[in-house]
Amino acid sequence: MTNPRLLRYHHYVASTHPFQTDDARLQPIAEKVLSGQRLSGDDALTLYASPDILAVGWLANQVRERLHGDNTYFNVNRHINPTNVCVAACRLCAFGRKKDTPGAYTMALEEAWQTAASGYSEAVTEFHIVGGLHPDLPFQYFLDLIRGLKERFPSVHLKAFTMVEVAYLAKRAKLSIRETLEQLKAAGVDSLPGGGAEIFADRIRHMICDHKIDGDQWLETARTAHQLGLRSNATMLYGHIESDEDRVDHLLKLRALQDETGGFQTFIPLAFHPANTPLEHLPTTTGMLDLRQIAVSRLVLDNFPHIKAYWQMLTPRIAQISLRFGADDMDGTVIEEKIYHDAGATTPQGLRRQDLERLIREAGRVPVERDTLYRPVTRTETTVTVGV
Ligand code: V47
Repeated sequence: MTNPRLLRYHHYVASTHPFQTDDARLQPIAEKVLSGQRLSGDDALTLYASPDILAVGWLANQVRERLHGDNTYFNVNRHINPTNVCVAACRLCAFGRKKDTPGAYTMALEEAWQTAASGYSEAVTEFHIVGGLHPDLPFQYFLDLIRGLKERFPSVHLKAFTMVEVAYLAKRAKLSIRETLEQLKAAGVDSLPGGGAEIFADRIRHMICDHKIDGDQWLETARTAHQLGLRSNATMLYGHIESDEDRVDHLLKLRALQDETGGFQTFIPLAFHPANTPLEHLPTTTGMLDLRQIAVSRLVLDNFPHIKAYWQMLTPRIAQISLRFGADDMDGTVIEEKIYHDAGATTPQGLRRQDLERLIREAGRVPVERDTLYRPVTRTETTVTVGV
């Protein structure tokens, strides 16, 4: 998809437009970025501390354009959250409910399959399926859910269950992580979403999501998935009680695992939404932090193909600007988002394909509809073709 002439042009621009900044500490970092060298943890801390956000964004944009030119990816997807019942009670979360409390729900299988088909007339290419850690639902429910979706929607990619859910299902079914993933894959799971990573540093993790698997277990589950040929995404929740050092530690751990497996497709920085959570007293993130986080992610995660500006969380406005700060992907139509909306998000619950295309074009980029594995999708009025 990337036009080689466009890439040569971008290299030309980068080499003829000297990097400019008021912050001298960015000069050696710019030299590394422009010559394709890896950044260190200290470099990342400098990027977080620099007041020259435009210079940081300019550098991230160089990397983004080197990798993708103007291409900006999105997909036509639907979220399905089969249950919000959760044993974990994470302080970061407004979505989970204890069993039998007001607002708790669990979809019967038939209901989940019907949800998959509802709400949007355009053919979706991906179901994004995540939910709470339900204490009673057997592993078989999840296998049947996936098998039933595959039978009914054979051409739709099933991106299902965070590393946290996989580890919980394994514990409940008394299986190893590998066996659990093998059975999910055999049932029809095609890849895994990036959620549940939060912040790996123990000190913070204990305070925001004490009952989840720890950072090492999250990474080990991702490693096993990649070894089985399942691609996954990775996330980081920022803008709560973590420090710059905690964020850098998180990014470096992901980069090291990616060196080993190459199984991550996309990194998604997730801005914390405090409303309706036990951390409601914390302020929301600012536009500056959101843009900086996108840029630092692009610069540090040199081995991740994609950086996603998840518009549901960033707002379409900030997500659009972030396409010039390092992001090359906007996620998708989503149709029915619950996790952020329970935490006070005021964005729409879904966008149409044409809305996403307009946001991307107005940012001066080229919209490319992709499937979950980043193969281009072409549509006529009656057919959807992947990978031409
Ligand atoms: O793991 C929960 C986060 C994640 C809140 O892989 C919150 O393509 C902010 O992972 N404020 C789930 N964040 C969402 C997620 C995701 C979304 C889009 C695409 C992909 C992908 C993955 O949402 C959770 C948690 O980190 N979260 N509550 C909150 N109050």
